[in-house]
Amino acid sequence: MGISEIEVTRGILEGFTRDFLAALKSDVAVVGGGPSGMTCAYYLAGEGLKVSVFERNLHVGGGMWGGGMLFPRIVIQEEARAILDSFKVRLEPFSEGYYVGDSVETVSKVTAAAVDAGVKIWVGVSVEDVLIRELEKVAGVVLNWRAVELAQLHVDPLAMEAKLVVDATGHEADVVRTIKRKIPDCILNTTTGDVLGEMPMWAEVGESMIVENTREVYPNVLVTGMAANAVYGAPRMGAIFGGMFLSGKKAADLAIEMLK
Ligand code: 48H
Repeated sequence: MGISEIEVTRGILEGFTRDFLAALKSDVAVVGGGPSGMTCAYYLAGEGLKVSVFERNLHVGGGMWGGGMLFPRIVIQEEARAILDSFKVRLEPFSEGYYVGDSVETVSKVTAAAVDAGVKIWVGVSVEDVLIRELEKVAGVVLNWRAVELAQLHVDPLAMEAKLVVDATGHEADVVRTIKRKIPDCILNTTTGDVLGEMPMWAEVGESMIVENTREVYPNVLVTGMAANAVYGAPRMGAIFGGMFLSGKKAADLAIEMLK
């Protein structure tokens, strides 16, 4: 029994188109599929919300695959253990209140849990802009293929509506920086109204501030993970990842509250 090439093509296009059309109006668009974005998406989908993750790479996991300096291990503190336990990630205690886990196992299990919870993941897709309404609130995301972006082709983007957008783009805080660049007069919910920028490494402070910095930074835009510290001028923390999971969960909790 064989299948024709056009039948394969039809299967791919129909499946993709059905899911893409269904995602055109989502509850939450999560930009970035690193640990904070995937955790946030997982908890949102668990509440029955319609969630899309847009990831410009061909894979999710962000900066977690390579652990610390390519040693594929991550460090997790006690406060984040319950979240990792819910993903069934195995952790080994190594220092009081701290655990070490396999970064590849963690990416895989978080991704599987998010997909099982109903999260739609779109890889190879860059968020290049946001949809704006009344010049004061964000209403969705503007999308293009990463390949188009890399080739610098002049191809107009498409768009998706979302009630909330979560900037989980890591060190770049790409969504928030794009808003500030496109609307220079806008005032972000920071001390100066601008992006404050990431500070040098100070693990303890970086980790404690990341949860506090997880909040709505612009109407309908929440910031999570490393992007939160980049926006609010807090330090980086190296290969301690507990804060990414705690921040992702807090972003989801805030979003759930806002959508009620
Ligand atoms: C689509 C985009 C876009 C875009 C970026 O970097 P990440 O892993 O982010 P977090 O915050 O979940 O985790 C941070 C962690 O990995 C890390 O870097 C740590 C702990 N660093 C500490 C230190 O001291 O260095 O993931 C962000 C993802 C990536 O996969 C990007 O490709 C993606 O977002 N992304 N996707 N459209 N415009 N911009």
